[in-house]
This record gives sequence, C-alpha cells and structure tokens, in this order.
Amino acid sequence: MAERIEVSQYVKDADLSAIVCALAKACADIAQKIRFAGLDDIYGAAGAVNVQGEEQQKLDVFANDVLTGALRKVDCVAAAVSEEDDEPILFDRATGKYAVIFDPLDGSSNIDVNVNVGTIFSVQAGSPLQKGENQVMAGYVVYGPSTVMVLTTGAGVASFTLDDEGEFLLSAENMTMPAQGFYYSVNEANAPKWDAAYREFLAMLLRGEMGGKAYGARYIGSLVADFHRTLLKGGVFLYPAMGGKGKLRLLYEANPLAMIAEQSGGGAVNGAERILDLMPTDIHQRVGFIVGSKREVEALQKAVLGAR
Ligand code: FDP
Repeated sequence: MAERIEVSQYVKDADLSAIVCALAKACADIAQKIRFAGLDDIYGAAGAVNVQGEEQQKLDVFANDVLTGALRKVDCVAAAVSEEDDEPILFDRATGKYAVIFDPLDGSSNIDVNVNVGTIFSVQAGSPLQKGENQVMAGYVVYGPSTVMVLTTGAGVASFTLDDEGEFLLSAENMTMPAQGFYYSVNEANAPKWDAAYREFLAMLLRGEMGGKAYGARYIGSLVADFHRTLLKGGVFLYPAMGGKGKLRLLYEANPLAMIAEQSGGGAVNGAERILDLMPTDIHQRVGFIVGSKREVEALQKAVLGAR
C-alpha cells in the first residue's frame, strides 16, 4: 500500500499547514453531509438570498458555517472572505496574517440532483484584494464518486483523496494538464451574447482545425467538476463575459483555479488578459473566465486580441 501522507503533513509551512488542516476537516464534514443529504432534510432553499442575488441553499449555508467556524480556530487567519457573506469576517487577533477566500459550495444548481459540487479556496498573505499572482495557496475539493482535494502552494499541484476516516491522503503529485485536449466546456445557450471571437473560436475547434480532430463538448455546470476534468483530460472551459460582464467570481473561483491551471502547465485568461494579473477592486468581483490547456487558452487569447 502507498505511504499515508495527510494533506496537512504534505504542506511544509506551519501556518499554511494549519490552514489546510482546518479546511480539510471542514470539507470532510461537508462531504459527509452531502453523502447523506437525502436522508437529512438538507436539500432545497434556505430562504435567504446572498450578496450575489442568488437564493441560498441549505447546503450553502451549512458549508459556509462549517468553513468559517473551522477558520476562526486558526490563529494565523485574520479574515474569512466567503461568497455567501457580503463583507469579510474579521478575526480580531494580533497573530492573524492570512485572508482565506472561499466559495463554500460551488455549483448550487447541481446540489439537489446528486451531481458533483465543490468547495474552492484561495489564501492571500494580508489583504484579500490582491492580484491572484500573489496567492500563497489555492485549491478546491470536488465532492464526487470520490471526494478529492487538489492543492497548490506554488510548487506544482497535488491531489488528496478523502478516506473513510475523514483524512485527505496524498493520491497524486506533480499533476500536469495535457498541453491540448479535445473537449470544450461551455454553456452554449449563451452563445448569442458572446463577442463574435468566442463563437468563431468554438467553430474552429468543431471543424477540427486545431490538432486535426473535431472537439467534443462536456458541460456539467459545476465549475469545480468541469475544471477537474479539464485538469486531468485537457481541453478548455469557457465562461466568457457577456456585454462586458462576467458571471464567475475573480477572488474565489477564477484566481484559485487559474493558479492550479498554471502550476500544472495550463493557462487562464479573462479573454485578453491573464487572470492572475488582474487587480481586484471588490471581493465579489466577476470576470470572464477561460481556463484549460495551454494550446487552447493561447489560441483563444490570440483570437480575442485579433478581433480588437
Ligand atoms: P451555479 O450558478 O450553479 O452556482 O459559480 C457558479 C456556477 O454554478 C459554476 O459552478 C458553474 O460553472 C456556472 O455557475 C454555471 O452557470 P450556468 O448555469 O450559467 O451555465
């Protein structure tokens, strides 16, 4: 049997290890809740609307409370910034150095139908309003047939699988996204609202003009799950801005996944610019988000820039 390495042992920096240990425990609790959701009256709406104007689901609220509660106990965490809270939650303590920014349960529309959902997180030293380039740790958990955490601290990407005892154990190291894949992942119902460059880019993929083979489509509608497939199989995920406005959130969706993409050899742009170079002005800011294999992301960026 392979050596048993817990995620908190894998991360060598003591502060980051304490943070990931808290996140892992919280995500193990969330995984457990999701597994038995149908028996626990936890499906459905919680009755409130979050800062994004979206109806909160009971599991959103549960996941947010568990994560915030876990981070409150970590001395080096100064602030918890969540999709579900209008403002950062500040922990008033002199030892606080890090902001942990998270989407507690991504893929809300898939919660009630037993399809993969996830938790995404990013860690910044100091203010949460910094470029993604400065993230000191980023990752996500995908709750699926296996519950898996994918993590980077800026030196490659590793994944950890949740075992029966509630520990995330190392299951893959030095993960690399294929340099090209043959899937595109996008909500095509939005195509009429995209800039023409995106429609032309997809038409080119379908004609088999990139790599001599026509691309196939895969869209789950849970960002973590669509990203996880893209990390393992290659290809490109797109949620382009429409009328200049993106849907996905920069701080707790695009930035952490962009860091993992780059650390595994892929790329991430908002169309023209690299995601990790964007300077945020609001914790809930939205962006166009294109992430995936290097070849597709570079070709898309070229198409968008060429159309200007
Ligand atoms: P959801 O609205 O279900 O919460 O972050 C939001 C998100 O899901 C992503 O997980 C997903 O990739 C995307 O939005 C799905 O959006 P569409 O339903 O517009 O395709």
